[in-house]
Order: sequence, then structure tokens, then C-alpha cells
Amino acid sequence: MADEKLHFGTCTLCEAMCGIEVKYSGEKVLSIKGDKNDPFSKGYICPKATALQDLYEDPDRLRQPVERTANGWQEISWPEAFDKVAEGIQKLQKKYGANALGIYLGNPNVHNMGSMLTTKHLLTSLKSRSRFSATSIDQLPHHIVCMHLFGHMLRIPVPDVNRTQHMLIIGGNPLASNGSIMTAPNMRQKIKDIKARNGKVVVIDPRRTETAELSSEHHFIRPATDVLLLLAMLNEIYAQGFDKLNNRAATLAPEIAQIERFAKGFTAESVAGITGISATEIKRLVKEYCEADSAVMYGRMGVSVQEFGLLCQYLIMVMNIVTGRLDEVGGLMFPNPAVDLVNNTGPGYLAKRFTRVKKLPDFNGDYPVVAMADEMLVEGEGQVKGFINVAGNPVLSTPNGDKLDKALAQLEFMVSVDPMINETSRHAHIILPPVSPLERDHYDLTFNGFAVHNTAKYAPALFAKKANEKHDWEITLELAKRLNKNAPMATKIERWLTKVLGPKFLLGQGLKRGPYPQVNLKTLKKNPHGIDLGPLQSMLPQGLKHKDNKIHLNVDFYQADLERVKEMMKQYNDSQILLIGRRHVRSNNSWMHNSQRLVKGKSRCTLMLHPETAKQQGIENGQSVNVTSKVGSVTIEAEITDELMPGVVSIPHGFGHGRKGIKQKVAQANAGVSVNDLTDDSLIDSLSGNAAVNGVPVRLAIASVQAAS
Ligand SMILES: Nc1nc2c(c(=O)[nH]1)N[C@H]1C(S)=C(S)[C@@H](COP(=O)(O)OP(=O)(O)OC[C@H]3O[C@@H](n4cnc5c(=O)[nH]c(N)nc54)[C@H](O)[C@@H]3O)O[C@H]1N2
Ligand SMILES: Nc1nc2c(c(=O)[nH]1)N[C@H]1C(S)=C(S)[C@@H](COP(=O)(O)OP(=O)(O)OC[C@H]3O[C@@H](n4cnc5c(=O)[nH]c(N)nc54)[C@H](O)[C@@H]3O)O[C@H]1N2
Ligand code: SF4
Ligand SMILES: [Mo]
Repeated sequence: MADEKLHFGTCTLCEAMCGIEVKYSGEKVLSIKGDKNDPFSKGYICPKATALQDLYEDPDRLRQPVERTANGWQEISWPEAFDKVAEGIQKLQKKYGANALGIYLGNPNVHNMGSMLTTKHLLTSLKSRSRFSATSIDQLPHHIVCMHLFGHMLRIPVPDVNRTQHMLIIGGNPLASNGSIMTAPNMRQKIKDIKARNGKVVVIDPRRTETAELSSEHHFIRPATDVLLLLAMLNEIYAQGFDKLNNRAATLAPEIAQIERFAKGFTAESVAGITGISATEIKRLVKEYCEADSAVMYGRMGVSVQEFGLLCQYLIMVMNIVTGRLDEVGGLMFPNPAVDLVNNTGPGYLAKRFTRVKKLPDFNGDYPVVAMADEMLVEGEGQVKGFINVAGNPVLSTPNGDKLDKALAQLEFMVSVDPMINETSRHAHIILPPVSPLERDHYDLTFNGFAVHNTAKYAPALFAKKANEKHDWEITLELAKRLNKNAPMATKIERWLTKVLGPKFLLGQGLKRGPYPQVNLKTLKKNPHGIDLGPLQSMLPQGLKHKDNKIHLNVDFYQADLERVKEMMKQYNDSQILLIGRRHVRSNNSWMHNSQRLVKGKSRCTLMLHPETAKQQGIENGQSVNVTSKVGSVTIEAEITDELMPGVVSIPHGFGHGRKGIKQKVAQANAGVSVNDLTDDSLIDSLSGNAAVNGVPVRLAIASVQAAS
């Protein structure tokens, strides 16, 4: 085509920040490829990048606000929608108080520059404490550990995968997820590189995942028993004399001497039976980890979102410290992004307030998602009666989704800021839809903070939005303006400047305050592929945010949780079948199933189980199985595979598009079932309030009728 042009940008779908090269003509996308000149991703993309085109073109995507009426959804104008939303919220808050309006912020908020820079305005104008987010079914333990130890919830170290000689991955599957709290495009190559330089990658996972398959070694572990393995490993580090307490990080931690006693009694022999990993193997894992020239221990969803999520992440951090792996090349290192959120935001806090019904602690002003449905359903002073849901789909993404589904249906007023009519937004009275990713400017404010190599890249929107469309940040600012007319003058000026100049104005300010004088909006615009800022550098002690410049191990707080561990050990029932989650590279949480090119082929929403487990239950491959937990039941096709540990079953999350009222044709045709109709909102990590979706006890039975797959 004569007027073909190239645009360089960044894929915002997952955490990997891959550079993309989009060939386009007019308003049409012709192709999406990896940008070979991106200094960070070097041409790598996964199959989801091309679906950015599908999001842009999706005929089911809303372009204008809609209102739910007796005659179905009706398009309304933006001014009318804003009027109705502001009025609905004000009426509700006047009647029941500010906290009667619940707010949920979903995952795509952190992938969206405009939202990242303006959501604070919405939150302050809503003045509600009933705030929830996807954090409490995700990385909450990381925030708490880093807040305690390093003095800021975002001072989070990541594996220096490009230089390590030994990587221990516990409960992460970066080959499917493309990495998490470890922004690292092309982990396939990175793992191959570690092996090629005679290093080792060890995976601990109840499933022999794609990552495990490629790695040097894999061990099955019984779900949610990692805390025992980790305690035994810590114990072994001392038993084998591998503690290096004169290392730089350890000498910054006044409580370090107390760690030797922390895991006393948790011998490798005492945990082998429950975890399923033999004492000999545990001892060898420790020895090899400690003897490697460089090494890093890394744990993700599998260990974060289970009953001992916080203690697991603490133990992983502590082991990196006592073995001298923190802040060292090839170990766990702190990124240094060009926009420094750590020095421009509060450090975070835990347990200032507790939820009304379940009495669960807040973190940094957010209550745990597992508390959300009860706050709506249980009557009494402070009950949540209205809801604003921004870029989230908690009906599919939070435990006991069916209960939340019912809770949302009985609310007096609900708003969704979402481009789609899905399982959650279908309950809204009004939906305010933002533009798709190709229509907005991007600089990654979040994931540069977790990147395994420092770079900076800004991309203007590829396509201008249409006259009747709005950005998330425009929606947010307009609502803030209407809901809080008495904001301080400085806030009003910031809102006004952002509205006129766009959020890139705030980005520019952030870059100016950042650590790299050479990086500003002008230099970023001149370098459309991004700027290389070099490998991770040691940052201690100056990176610490505690006033005394020390690492605070907060031993007493974590040690107290050992009572719960001992209780678990005492009561352990190894005959239970345990459910875990699963991700696939062609799926993304609950919202990428309306792309035909991603969902095509065999259904991915299956119940994986080991042949032995299947045999015990009399289940055959492809058969429909009823899976029942304490809270619910689903019927799903069995996929028998020895990838799973015996006694463990796996269902991916984000499916279940068969509910009534959803308007996404492709997703509906590939509906699947929601694993979160089985996960239990009372199964939690009580220390953090984080959800526990891995290790859920379930029963299996052959279904009488074959499920459509
Ligand atoms: N059982 C189980 N449950 C899980 C998990 C698991 O592993 N197992 N994983 C958990 C994790 S890690 C996460 S992060 C959560 C995710 O859970 P959520 O954040 O609740 O849900 P998503 O599936 O990410 O849904 C995102 C919604 O945002 C909309 N959206 C997409 N982009 C934008 C945008 O730019 N602006 C706006 N306004 N809307 C947008 C989509 O249409 C969709 O409705 O799920 C969690 N739930
Ligand atoms: N393709 C794709 N990419 C994604 C997403 C997606 O939905 N699809 N979601 C994005 C989001 S929001 C996030 S947070 C990240 C998550 O990124 P990851 O954490 O890397 O992703 P998961 O695939 O959930 O990996 C969790 C692993 O833990 C294992 N596991 C389950 N239970 C246990 C247990 O008790 N112990 C141990 N040791 N392991 C266990 C599972 O088998 C699985 O292999 O991925 C991001 N990237
Ligand atoms: S790994 Fe895939 S989804 Fe994630 S940023 Fe890269 S291209 Fe996008
Ligand atoms: Mo996540």
C-alpha cells in the first residue's frame, strides 16, 4: 500500500513491556511485529501482541456510554452519562454515607499511563474507604515484605536473570505469563542463556509447566505447602553453614542474628512427607543454590496467592539476604526506573483499618477483595450499597465469584469504567467506555519498576481517538471534577493542566524528578525505540527508605505466623484433592477471550489431572467432571496429563463467559467455566488478607451429562 507507515510502541497487555512495530495505513492496522530496535525486548513479542489490533477493531467494544434500561442497553451521550453517574453516586453517598460506595480497581489500571497518573483524583473525590483492588489476589505479599524490610511498598527487587548462574523459580510460570514482578521479555531465551552459560534453573511447581519443561530441574510440590519447604531450606542454609552474614545486605539488617532460630525445628525430614520433596533433595537444592557463583530465589503467583503467601515471600526474601544474593549481580536486584515512584509516593501501611464483616486488614487504603461480597451483602451500618468498578472483572477474577455476582445484582447503583459488557459490567447501571490501547500515549510507569534491565520508552498514541470517545484519564478527571467541586486550588490546577495538556505533562514532570538527567520527554520522543539505561546496579544502602537506612526484618511479626504453620502441619490431610490455577500464553486474565485469533483451537478451559488421580476417580480423558468445593461447583472437561502432580487438579481463571447478559460474541462461544466459582472467599492468608486461590480442596465426580467444551 502506498501510504503504509510504521509506528513504534509498547504492548501493554502483560508485564513484559515488549516493543512493537505496527504497520498501518490511515486508521487501519496492517501488521504488528516485535520492534527489533527496542533495547529492552529486542524484537520479542508473544502471540497476544497481535490481538492489540483485535481490541481496537472489536465490534463488541463500546464506543460510547451505555445505560441499562428495561429495554436493554441504550447508548447515551457523554454529558448525560457523566450527569447520571455523578448524581447516582452523590445520592447514594448522601443517603448512606461516603463508604457506602465501593470501588474496585482492576489490573489494567496499572498498564495504563493515564489511569496511573489520574486515578488519585477519582479516589480523593469519592472519599470512600470501601476500596478494593486486584492487588489482594496477587502481589500484596511483595508489597508488605518490601514495605517492612526496605521501607517502601514499591522498593521491590527482581531477579537479575540476565546475569544469574542459578535461578530457583517457585510458583511462577514465566513461559506462559511472560514474567511477573520480573519484567523480562523472552524468558524462553533467558532460561536457555542461563543453561548455556553452565548455570541452572530449578522449578518448584505442582505442575510440570512450560517453564519447568525448559529448565534444568523440576520438583512437584503439594499445593500451599511451600512454606514448609522454604522453612526447611532456611534451616538447611544454617545447618550446612551457608549463611553469609557478613554480606553487604545482611550487615544492614540489625535483626539478622535472629534468623538462625526462625526456622529451627523445620528439618528437611519433617517437611518431606507433606511437601512431597524428599529430605535429600531439599538438602541438595540448598547446597546447589548456595554454592552457585550467583543465584536468585524467586516466587510468584503460586506462592503469593495461597494460605501462607506473605510468609512465603518473606522467607524467599530472607534467604536471598542470608545467602548474600540481595543487591548483588546475578541475584535479586533493585530496578532504577526513569520515573521513580518510590521517591514520589507514600511507603504504604498495613492494618490501619479492618473490614466491617470479615475484620480483614487494609493495605495502603485497600481492603482485601475476599471481603468485597460480604461488605455488600451483610446488612448493617456501613454496608456497601453502590459500586464503581474501574478496569476490573471481579466476578470472574475473585474468589467465590458467584456470590459477588449476586451481591452486585442487588446494588442500588453501579458504574463500570470498561470497554466491554462482561460478567461484572453487565450489572452496572451505566458503563463508561475508554479507548483501546492503540489509541493512547504510553510510558510504562509501573513495569519499568520491575524491569530486569533499565530502559525508558515513550510512545504517543498510534491513532487519535474519535470525537465521541474518551480516554480513561478524561473519564476520571471529569468524574473528579463533578464529585469534588471543593478540591484545594493546587489540585484543581493540576487537574486542569492535565486536562489541557494530557497526562504526558505529568509524565514529563516525573521524568524531571527522576534519576536520569538525560531522560526527558524530548529525548524520549527522539528515541522512539527507547533508551538503554544499562543493567541493574547495586542500590544499597542508599535505596533503603527507612530513616535509619537499615533493613528491618520485622522478625516478630513473621515469627508469630509460625503458629498457623504448625497447626497446618498437625492437621494436614494428604488425601484431599487440591485445585490450583493455570495461565496460557494466548489468554490474559478474563478479558482477551473475544479475540478469535487467540481463542481458536482446542478449549483451554479444562480440568487437568494426573492419570492416577483420574483412575482413582474413574475419570476418562475428555469426560465431563463435576468439580465441587466448599462454595460451589462447575462442570468441566477432563484433560488427563502427567504434567500434574497426582492429587492436584488445575483450572485456568478468567473463563465463565456463559453467564446471561454478556455481550462478547467470541468469548461467549468459548465460554468455559469460572474457577473462581470454586475458590473460597473464606480461604485466605490471614496475615496479609490476600486471597488463596491455589490449594483449594475439591471433590471430583463424573458428570451425568457431557459438558459442551
Ligand atoms: N483463580 C484465580 N483468580 C485470579 C488469578 C489466578 O491466578 N487464579 N489471578 C489474579 C490476578 S494476578 C489478577 S491481576 C486478577 C485480574 O483481575 P481483574 O483486574 O479484576 O480483571 P481482568 O481480567 O484483568 O479484567 C480487566 C477488565 O478491564 C477491562 N479493561 C481492559 N483494559 C482496560 C483499560 O485500559 N481501561 C479500562 N477502564 N478497562 C480496561 C477489561 O475489559 C476487563 O473487563 O485476577 C486474579 N484472579
Ligand atoms: N498469558 C498470560 N500472561 C499473563 C497473565 C495471563 O493471564 N495470561 N496474567 C498476568 C498477571 S495479572 C500476572 S499476576 C502474572 C502471573 O505470573 P506467574 O505467577 O508467572 O503466572 P502463573 O501461570 O499464575 O504461575 C503460577 C505457577 O504457580 C504454580 N502453582 C500453583 N499453586 C502452587 C503452589 O501451591 N506452590 C507452588 N510452588 N506453585 C504453585 C502454578 O502451577 C503455576 O505454574 O502473569 C501475567 N501474565
Ligand atoms: S509478552 Fe506478549 S502480551 Fe506481554 S508485553 Fe510482550 S507481546 Fe505483550
Ligand atoms: Mo496479576
